[in-house]
Amino acid sequence: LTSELDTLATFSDTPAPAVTRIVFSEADRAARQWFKNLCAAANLTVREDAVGNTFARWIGSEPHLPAVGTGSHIDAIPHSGKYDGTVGVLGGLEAIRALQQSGFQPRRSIEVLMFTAEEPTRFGIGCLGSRLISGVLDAGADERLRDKQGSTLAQVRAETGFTGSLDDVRLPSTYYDAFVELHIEQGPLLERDKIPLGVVNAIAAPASARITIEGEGGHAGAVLMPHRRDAFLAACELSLAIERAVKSTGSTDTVGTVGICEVFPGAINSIPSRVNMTSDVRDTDLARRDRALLQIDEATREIAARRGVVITSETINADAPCVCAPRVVEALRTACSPLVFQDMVSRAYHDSLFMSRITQAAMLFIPCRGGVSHRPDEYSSPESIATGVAVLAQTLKTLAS
Ligand code: HGY
Ligand code: MN
Ligand code: MN
Repeated sequence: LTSELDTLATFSDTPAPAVTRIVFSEADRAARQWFKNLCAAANLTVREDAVGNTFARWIGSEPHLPAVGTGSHIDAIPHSGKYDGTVGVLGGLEAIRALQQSGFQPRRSIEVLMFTAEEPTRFGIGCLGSRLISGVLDAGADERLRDKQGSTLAQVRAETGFTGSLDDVRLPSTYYDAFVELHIEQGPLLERDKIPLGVVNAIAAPASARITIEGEGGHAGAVLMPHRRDAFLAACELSLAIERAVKSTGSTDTVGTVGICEVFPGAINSIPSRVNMTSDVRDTDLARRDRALLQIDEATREIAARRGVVITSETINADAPCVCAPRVVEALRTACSPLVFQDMVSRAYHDSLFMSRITQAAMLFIPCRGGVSHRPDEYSSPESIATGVAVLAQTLKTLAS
């Protein structure tokens, strides 16, 4: 499994140790083919849906029963690491291989999934594949979603060989009996407390928006300050207003990030006429998150009026949080013992957030060094990964029996 994780990391558009694997890029397509070959070598039945979600099934003795699913993603944001998502995909495959070698025969089929585009990098929205599977996103996304080159999802997936209808991606709630995702924590708590396993019983609610600020450009020397409508300074105020809104909810569970800020025309001696930026606001509590969003809306109107700029904010997503299924959480807790584990909240979103819309879902975390993720120095030890896979295998065995 360690060598497979190392091999998967070589499918990248940036040199090691950084990993960049954008959905449907050459690197992603090669990685997908490599993964499908691994699944075929484990005698799993492999299929891909119209958006490239990949399903590798170990057929159980009662194949008509709703299956047990596991899995995650292999797409990676630019200049990131090699464990985010991949531990859940290759670890899910390894758990199946371990169960096969143990002589176990599942009643329910066990299926490892590789979801398309968990990361929002190319089409601006995260969990694209699992949103379509769960019906949270409709087939209209095919023409609505575009990448930075202006290509629609329909065009890009057709170029990649996925020509079916997005309507066929949706799965009924009878398709799976349970779903479990193994993932690195992407936070510092497990390592800090020297706890090898985290059982996730809730996933925070993500909301993101695309914000455009239209001001007035001009000569950086000739235009005096009272006459300026500087789009970038408005963006600065709005960014600080987002920080103020999330810090004032009374809980540290509310977080806010401005991850993208493009300034136009981007010349040293030209007043910024336009800014394209993004906001990402999350909380484990929906009402508290939405109060922060309202506060941000008020600040947006006040800044626009006072600075004479036009600010438009387009919501990309505003999802509800999820409480993980008690039955699956219990199966994970039982499989963890006698090892110590900690009940946790996931502050990152994951495909499990959307799988929980169509089946009983929960997640298992393993520690990552320094809590670091979405960076080239992201790391989880072979021992941590092996412990997570062993507990995942035991959980799948319980759920598939
Ligand atoms: O942003 C997230 O929470 C996930 O890592 N895509
Ligand atoms: Mn990620
Ligand atoms: Mn991830």
